[in-house]
Amino acid sequence: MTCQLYLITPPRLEAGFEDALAEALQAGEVAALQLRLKDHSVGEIKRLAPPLIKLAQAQGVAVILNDDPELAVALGCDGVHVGQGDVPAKAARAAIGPNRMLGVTCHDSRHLAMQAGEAGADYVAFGAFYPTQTKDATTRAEPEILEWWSDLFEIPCVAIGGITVENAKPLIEAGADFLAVSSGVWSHVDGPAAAVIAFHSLMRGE
Ligand code: 3NM
Repeated sequence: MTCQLYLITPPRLEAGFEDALAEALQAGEVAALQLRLKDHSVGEIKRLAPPLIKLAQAQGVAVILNDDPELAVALGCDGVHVGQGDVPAKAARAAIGPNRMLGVTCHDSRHLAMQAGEAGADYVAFGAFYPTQTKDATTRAEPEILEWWSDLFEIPCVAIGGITVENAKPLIEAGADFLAVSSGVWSHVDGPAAAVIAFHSLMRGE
């Protein structure tokens, strides 16, 4: 499987984010968008998310809400992403039903990833591969974990944490099915569209 791009929203949406998202999605194929609005209340998320969901889904982009399976269903998202400290994977699966996607943060742990697979995860996420300002990431993953996982299991693996156009190549080569990126796209010096284009050329092996 060719590596694909998985965008993550900034924790707090600034004015104009919808335009930045539209620009990014028009620049090249994006497989998924995670609404990770950690610095907003549930009330704000209910107000802010619908136009973003509509925009993404209209372009065939799967929208995954972070943390909250019930809210993911209520908002009409395509799936939910849970961490180890959130709702357990099995409970999340029960809440979203069989047809929505379930992603699980597995840090740098092979054991957690196998557990997530058994609990019905549609993807497992490893990280953080590089230093990041976006999350207080307590674990550091090495590219070998992607290689190990993709050699053994069919379930796709997502690489996350501090990924930029400059440092993504070893993760693609190690077998990441998805690169999950936040600041590497939204804070790219030439703007989000340029970042998406550059990620695509890396994924094509250029
Ligand atoms: N999870 P950026 S790192 C959401 O290690 C998230 O599990 C991580 O944003 C993990 O691309 C991270 O800006 C932040 O580093 C991703």
